[in-house]
Amino acid sequence: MQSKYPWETIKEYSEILFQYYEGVAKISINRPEKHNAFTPQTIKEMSEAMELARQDERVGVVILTGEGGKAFCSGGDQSVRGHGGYVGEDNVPRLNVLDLQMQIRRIPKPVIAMVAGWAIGGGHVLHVVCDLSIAADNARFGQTGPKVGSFDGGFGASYLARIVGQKKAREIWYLCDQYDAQDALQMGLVNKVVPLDQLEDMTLDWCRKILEKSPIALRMLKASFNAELDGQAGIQQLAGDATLLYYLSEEAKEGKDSFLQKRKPDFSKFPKFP
Ligand code: S0N
Repeated sequence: MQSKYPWETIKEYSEILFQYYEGVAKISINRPEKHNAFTPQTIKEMSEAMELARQDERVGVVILTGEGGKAFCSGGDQSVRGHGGYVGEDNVPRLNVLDLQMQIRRIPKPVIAMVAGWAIGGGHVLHVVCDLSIAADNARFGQTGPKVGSFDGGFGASYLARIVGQKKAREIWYLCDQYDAQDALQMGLVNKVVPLDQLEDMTLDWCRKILEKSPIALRMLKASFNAELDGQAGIQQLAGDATLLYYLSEEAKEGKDSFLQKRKPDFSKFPKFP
C-alpha cells in the first residue's frame, strides 16, 4: 500500500524501510513476498533503526509496521531456520528478535504497531511488545509455535497473558487459532480497529496526539508500565529516568558545581519535602 504522506528516508536498508515524517519514525519490514517474515538481517536492520530513532531528538513516536498491506509480520523466516536459530549470511544461528523486543520496551518513546494483515508467530509477539497496536480490519493475529516447532516463553507468553489474561493466552498458544481484528479488539490485544485505507491516517493521528504531550511524562509512564513485569531491569529503567530528572534540578547541579569549584556543597537551601 502506497503511503500518501511524504515520508523521507532516514537510512537505506535492504530488508526494511526506515523513514521520518513530522516527529515520527517509521520502521517497516519490506519483505511482502514472504508476508514480512524476518531473517537475522531484517532484525539487525530493525535494531539499528530503533537505536537511531531512540537517539534522534526529532523523533517522539515510532511506528512499527510491514509493507504491502497484507502482513504486519509472519514471524521468523522458516526457510532460514537452522539448528539453534535463524541463520544469516555468517552461517550463525540467532534469535536476535529477542533483543529487538527488549529495545521496543526500553526505548523511552511510545512505539505503535500499525497492523495490516497477518501478525503471526514472532510477528505477533512484535506487536504485543509495542506500547499500542492499531489494526486494520484485515488484520489477523495468532501464534503458531507448537505447530511449527517453536515457542516464545518470554514476553510472548507472560506479557501476552498480562494483556489478554491467562486463559486466553493459553488458548492462543495451545490451539494456534487465528483471530480477526474484532476478536483482537474484544480481548484488548489491540487499541483500535479501522478500515485498511484509514490505517495510516489513524496511526498518524494518534502519533500527533502523543507528540503534543510532555515527553518526560510519557517517558516516565512507559518506564512505569514496564517496571513491574521487567523486575530489576524495569526498576533500573525507572530509576535511570528518576536520575535524569534529578540531574535537571538545581540541587543536583549544586553537587556537581561544588566538586568542580573545589568547595563544600551547600544543600541547605533545598527543600526537604514531606
Ligand atoms: C501467515 C500465514 C497464515 C498466511 O497464509 P497465506 O495467506 O495462505 O499465505 P502463504 O501462501 O502461506 O504465504 C505467502 C508466502 O509467504 C511465505 N511465508 C509466510 N510466512 C513465512 C514465514 N514465517 N517464513 C517463511 N516464509 C513465509 C510463504 O511460504 C509464501 O511463499 P511462497 O508463495 O513462495 O510459498 C502463513 O503464511 C503462515 O502460517 N506462515 C508461517 C507462520 C509461522 O509459523 N511463523 C513462524 C513462527 N515462529 C516464529 O516466528 C519464531 C520466532 C520467534 O519469535 C521466537 C522468539 C522467541 C523464542 C522463540 C521463538 C521461536 O518461536 O522460535
